[in-house]
Order: sequence, then structure tokens, then C-alpha cells
Amino acid sequence: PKPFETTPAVKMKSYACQRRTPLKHHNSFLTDALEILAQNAEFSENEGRSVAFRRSASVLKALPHVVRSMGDLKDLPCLGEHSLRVIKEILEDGTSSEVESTRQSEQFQAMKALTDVFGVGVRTADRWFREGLRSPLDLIPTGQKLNHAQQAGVKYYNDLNTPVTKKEAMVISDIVEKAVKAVLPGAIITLTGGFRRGKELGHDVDFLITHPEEGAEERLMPKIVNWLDNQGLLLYQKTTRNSYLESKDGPARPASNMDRFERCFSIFKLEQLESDTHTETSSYNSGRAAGTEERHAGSTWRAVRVDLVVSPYSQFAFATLGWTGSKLFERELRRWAGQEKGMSLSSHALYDSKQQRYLRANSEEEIFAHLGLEYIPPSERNA
Ligand code: TTP
Ligand code: MN
Ligand code: MN
Ligand code: MN
Repeated sequence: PKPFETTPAVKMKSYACQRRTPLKHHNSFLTDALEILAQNAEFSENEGRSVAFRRSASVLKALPHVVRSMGDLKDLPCLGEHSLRVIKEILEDGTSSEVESTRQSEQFQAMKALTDVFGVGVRTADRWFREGLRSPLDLIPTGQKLNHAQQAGVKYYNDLNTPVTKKEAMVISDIVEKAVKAVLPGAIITLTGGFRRGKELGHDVDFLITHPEEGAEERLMPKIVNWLDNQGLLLYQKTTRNSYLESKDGPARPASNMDRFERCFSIFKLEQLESDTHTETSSYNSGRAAGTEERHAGSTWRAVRVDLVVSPYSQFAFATLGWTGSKLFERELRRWAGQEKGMSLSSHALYDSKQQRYLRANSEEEIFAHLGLEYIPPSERNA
């Protein structure tokens, strides 16, 4: 065989929900670069551009081999002119000048540091940037008005930007399990989000809670929160009531990607794991520029973001699919449903416009089947 032959073309489907995307793949050197450009587009609220870069990156994540030449990209979907230019530059020079100048730009770095504060979105970060702020540390002397979430975000900035380990996620699972079972025996708790997809690290821990008896889950969250709070386990929480029944825009067509379940965005006070207190505690607080709360080196706890969501049993399969991610995978599922099937998918339901009816499902497998898609397990939804 010729040594520099290009890798045989891979048949690649164009929607991410039609493909298997493992967590570990072969092209991080390209996808990291494209995702910088995607994030930068998000910072300027250019969603179309951002999604285009994310789709390109996602195609490369699904490839079973390293990309070594432009020939390897022949016949691949979703690779736009701009992405191809960036990839070509990296293949030829090792880096892309556009990516590197973005990465190093003052605006990108400031937007990154500011949106890394829990409770701070792109709009707020952009306003602060235009007012001259560059990092969370700048927020304190300028006396910016911060809401409760942002105050917690600043206070626990270091901890919340220290990735959550799988081990920590398991400890939190046990706590959540205990809390939920104490207030509603027979409830079912599922770990969702990145950890369900097999990630080793996460920015938070996500849980979905239901009960086989429809209705038993109503107004459950305040009870869970109370139990946790009484144990001194919560540093912050914001509970939002279920608004699905009151919604006027139709069950499968929420105003945004946000669903309408009863939910709680929280920050847990997690006792450090025995093995971590000796070796790693100090690394949480030392050597980081943006920490705003000094904690003693011997501190035995740390702050961890936890999302809790309660779903009625009849919507549980949709909620599980919707909360497992990845974000791009979810977006692609909805796009597939709408554009290819004339259906409308949300974390609550699947509506078939042709038949003018809702399609029921008791499992994720059934939802994929309704959508005419091959079932993709969570570990291969890392689009
Ligand atoms: P995230 O927790 O933001 O992301 P992740 O778990 O994939 O990765 P990590 O936490 O490690 O950064 O979101 C998890 C899923 O929840 C994601 O697929 C989108 C979904 N989700 C909703 O459906 N509705 C919401 O309101 C939010 C915030 C997330
Ligand atoms: Mn943010
Ligand atoms: Mn998550
Ligand atoms: Mn989350």
C-alpha cells in the first residue's frame, strides 16, 4: 500500500442524531480549534455561525480516524467553507491564525472569564465588558448590582470552575437519592447530563426525578430542597415551578429550548472526599487568579453545581432524552424531527403534525423509533 494514501471515505450521515459520537475521538486538535470559534460566535450572539462551527466539529468527532489531509474530508457533510479553511491551516501549519488570535484577544478572554461566573450570560458579560470589566475580580470594586445567583457565582468562582469528578458525582447521587427517598418513597432518580454520557468530568451534576404514580411528583421539589437545606447541604438554590400545564404555546413547542419542568438550579456544599482532602484541597484555591473567597487550606468542603428536575412519569422518557445531551445532539434531534419528520420534539412530548396527535413513549428507544432513527445509546451522544 502507498504510504500517503488518504483514508477511505467514511459514509457519514448529516444529522448528529443519525451518528454515533463517542466521548473519546481522534481529532481534538481540530475540534478544540473549531469550538473556540463557535464559542466566540456565541459571545457575539451569532447563533447561526456558532452552530455551523459546532456541527463541523461534531462531524470530526464521529470520524473513526485522525484527519491527516484535506482528502480525508472528502464527502463529509456539514463542513462549511470557513471550517475547511481553518482545518486546512491547522493541517498545514499546525495552528490557525484566526483561532490563535481569537484565543488571545482581550474580548474573548474577558467574555470567557465573565460568563464562567454562574448566573452570568452573554448579554450581561458583554455589557460588563463594554463598561471595562475584564474578570470577576473587577466586579467587587465597581459595586455592580449582582443577583443572588451571580453573588453565589462570584463567591464560589474557583470551586465552580474546578471540574466535578465522577467520584464526586457518585457521592452527590447518594445524597440526592437519600433526600428524594426520604420525602417521596418509591421515587426514581436518574443521573442525566454529561455523566450519563460517560464523561469523567463535568461542570455540574444533573438529575431527573419521577414517580411511577402520575401526580405523586407534583410540588416535590420544595420538599427535596427543604430536606437538603435542613441537612446543611445547600449553599444556593433557585426552584422554578412547573409551568407546562399553564403554557399557551402548546406542549411540544416551548418558547425556547428551556423546558417547563419543576426544577432547581443549586449549589451543593460537598464534604471533600477522604482521598482528596490531603492531596488536592489546596489546588482548589491556590494559584488561581480569579478566586474571590479565601478558604483555609484545611477546608473540608467544596461547592458543586447540581441541577435537579422533576418530571411526571408520562413524560419521563422525553425528559430523560432531553436532559442527557449533548446540547448539539439535542438540537439535532429537534431539527431532524421538524425538518425530516414533520414532528415537534421537546423534553415533554413528541407531536406528529401529519397525524395531529402526540406520540407516547415509555423509553428513549421508543422515541428514536417514532423518529425513524437508529437508537443511539447515551455514551455515543457526545456530538
Ligand atoms: P448541561 O449540564 O449544561 O451540560 P452537560 O451535562 O452535557 O455537560 P457538563 O455539565 O459537564 O458541562 O446540560 C445537560 C442537558 O440538559 C443538556 O442536554 C441540555 C439539557 N437542558 C435542558 O434540557 N433544559 C435546560 O433548561 C438546561 C439548562 C439544560
Ligand atoms: Mn454562565
Ligand atoms: Mn451537566
Ligand atoms: Mn446542568
